[in-house]
Amino acid sequence: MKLYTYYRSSTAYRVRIALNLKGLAYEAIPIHLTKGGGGQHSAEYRALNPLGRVPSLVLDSGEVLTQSLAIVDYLDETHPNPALLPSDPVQRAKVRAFSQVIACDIHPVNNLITLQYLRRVLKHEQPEIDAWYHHWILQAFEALEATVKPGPYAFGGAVTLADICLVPQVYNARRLKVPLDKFPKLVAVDAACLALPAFDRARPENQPDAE
Ligand SMILES: N[C@@H](CCC(=O)N[C@@H](CS)C(=O)NCC(=O)O)C(=O)O
Repeated sequence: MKLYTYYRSSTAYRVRIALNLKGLAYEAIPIHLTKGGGGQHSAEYRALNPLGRVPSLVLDSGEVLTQSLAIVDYLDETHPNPALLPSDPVQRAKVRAFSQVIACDIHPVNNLITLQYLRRVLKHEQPEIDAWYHHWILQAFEALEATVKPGPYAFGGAVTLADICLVPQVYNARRLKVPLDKFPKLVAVDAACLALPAFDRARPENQPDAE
């Protein structure tokens, strides 16, 4: 399999963690999101991923999968061990809800292309853009902190999709200097996950394209 990835992309980070948890080998193909205007906008890359985003996963059959959560679902369905969702339907819905706060409520409003639009088209200054970014993370992290019960992972003693979404988002929050002191449970879950080799190998700083 080939994973089109960028070391700092939180969505590619989710897929790297899932591939590692499942013990699946892949070839990483870096797409630089800013250099030269962004490799994600090239015609060659858009032929794979018409939205111009990472990640994309090219299967051995040549099929191209996009959208990190759809890719993680595919990996979980085709390689069921270890399972990334609990077997109990209520718990499964809770894990999905936690994950979707990150994937649907935080990520789109703080994505590179959104921040670039604020700066380039709406002409906001960097401090306003930083305030925007912090606002959406803090609001959602408060909700997630209220939900999570470190055990030591977000939903007990087994890693789930919730952890796969949380760790990259905490990385992003730290990179953008969002204070995390009000979120001790999220920070504890992050630390427990990063102690696992599958998460550690997926870290941005451990990628071949890390700068
Ligand atoms: N919902 C998509 C989002 C993908 C996405 O937006 N990825 C970001 C990197 S984290 C990206 O490629 N951004 C490119 C840009 O903003 O131009 C997914 O989960 O895969």
